[in-house]
Amino acid sequence: MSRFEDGFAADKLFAQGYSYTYDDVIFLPHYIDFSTDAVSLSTRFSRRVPLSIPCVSSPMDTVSESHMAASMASLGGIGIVHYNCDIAAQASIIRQAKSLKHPIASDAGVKFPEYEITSLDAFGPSSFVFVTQTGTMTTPKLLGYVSKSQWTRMNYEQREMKIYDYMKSCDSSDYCVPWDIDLEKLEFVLEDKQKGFVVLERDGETVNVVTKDDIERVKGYPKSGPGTVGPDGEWMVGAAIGTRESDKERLEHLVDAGVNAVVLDSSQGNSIYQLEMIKYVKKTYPELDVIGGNVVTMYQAQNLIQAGVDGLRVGMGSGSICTTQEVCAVGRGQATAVYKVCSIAAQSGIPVIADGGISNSGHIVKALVLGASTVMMGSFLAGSTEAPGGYEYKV
Ligand code: CPR
Repeated sequence: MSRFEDGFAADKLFAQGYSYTYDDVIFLPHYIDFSTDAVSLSTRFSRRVPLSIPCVSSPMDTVSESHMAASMASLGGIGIVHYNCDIAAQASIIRQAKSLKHPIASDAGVKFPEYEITSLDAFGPSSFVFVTQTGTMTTPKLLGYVSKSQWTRMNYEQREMKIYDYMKSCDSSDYCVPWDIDLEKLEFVLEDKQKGFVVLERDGETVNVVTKDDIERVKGYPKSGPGTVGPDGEWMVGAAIGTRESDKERLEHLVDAGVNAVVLDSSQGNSIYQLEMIKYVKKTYPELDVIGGNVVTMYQAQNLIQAGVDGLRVGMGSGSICTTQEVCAVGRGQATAVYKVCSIAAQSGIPVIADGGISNSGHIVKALVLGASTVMMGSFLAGSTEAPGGYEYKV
């Protein structure tokens, strides 16, 4: 404690009746008597989900599918798989995320069988285009592939054909290795088979495709810690669900797929629908952590805590694409919302996720200092190799 009266203490600042965003507040520096090695970022996502870094990826279809979830977990955070898809697809993304022991997101393009490759852009930075039924890697089977060298040797007439007509089939077990193979062995197989890529399989389903280029790229990444691993030895993965009756069936499939926490996805979490869903989840799956939200006031938070949540998600109108404050005239500056909700959640030991509005590392620091246990990020992670989607080139 300083003996000077200098600046505002948080309780005084946030008692003034103003609503502050992250950019409205700044902290005064203090005194350092420790090295950066002594800093631990260990935290909790929710009551029973410990993390070694305070970072969570948003349940958005442009952000969190299997590669993002596995990559976040491998770095000590967690990814929350979106539910903008049918139940089977969401469960399959979770199973796939858990099976990505090496969360290598390939640079290669993935297309559906009827696609026509019209330029080399389809390959992206890779030497291959892979073919699946859906044109995404979230699918149980790889059908085939086209190499850049094969395509460049084709004449103009041949290039007008659909990929399906000239792709090479991946039927052969020659391409396949088990999903939990060591990275060193994976490299060895890639060298040995001279095919340029391998298919990782689990129970007959394609889990990932890895090329030589991908391995070289990943080898340059900084070393990460043990990651967020659950009692089953696999990555911990979260998933979003809604509060409708049909979400109960969704939940059952997600639990079968091994989900480690569920996030009830709503911009206004303090509703009868959410309170009932929280109680249902806790009664049906007492060991599964359920995160309620979103909330921005102490009153809202208190209601969800009393209903039994294991974590709270804070933010209304703070997200980069969110229009709640303009359309519905409700919300709160994110710095105030985080501080107020954290002050009540701390009394019950409930971790708080500061959701949205993170556009620089300083915002992460602000959220954590104001009491949040983690930050949830959407646009900060969208567009990365690990996010869903492929490359589009415009000339
Ligand atoms: P940013 O990190 O992009 O600022 O915010 C991400 C958060 O924005 C999400 O976790 C979610 O709370 C919110 N969000 C995502 N999609 C949204 C749509 Cl379509 N509308 C309103 N809010 C959204």
